[in-house]
Amino acid sequence: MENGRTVREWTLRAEDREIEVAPGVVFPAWTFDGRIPGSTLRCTQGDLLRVRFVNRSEHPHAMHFHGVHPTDMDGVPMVGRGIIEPGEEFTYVFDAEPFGVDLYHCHVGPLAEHIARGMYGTFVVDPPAGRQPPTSWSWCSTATTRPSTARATSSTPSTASRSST
Ligand SMILES: [Cu+2]
Repeated sequence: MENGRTVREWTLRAEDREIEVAPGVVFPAWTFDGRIPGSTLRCTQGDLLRVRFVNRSEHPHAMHFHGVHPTDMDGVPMVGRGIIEPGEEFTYVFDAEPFGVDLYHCHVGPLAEHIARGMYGTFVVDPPAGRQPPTSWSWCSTATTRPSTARATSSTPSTASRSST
């Protein structure tokens, strides 16, 4: 807690890892923390988040969160800190909002290669009043879809960017 707010801090490491995807078949993956998908990051709307990203890979990477956050925390090349080179690190700091189930992924190009090699994970922001019981609609939703009430009840600061790629 800091100033009455819950603070959540994570450290994720980009790592090159050979993963056996079938007996005797090895895939040269690029991972968050050596696993695909990367660790699930879960928090509650209103939390202060500090995500320390350490690039231990031999390739440049970044962390890009879907959701609402300041532009300089968007993790895309040439915006804010942008690309995190091998051996470097950066801490993304932003508020958890709005609630929903989103992705995080590397946003360094070629984007398809970085994601296909394994650099993605799930980012869950729970509503402050707790989660509603699941409905058939929510069970069918995708990782980037959130209930329409989330948009209706949340505000978007003018300095924030809404990310969908
Ligand atoms: Cu990457």
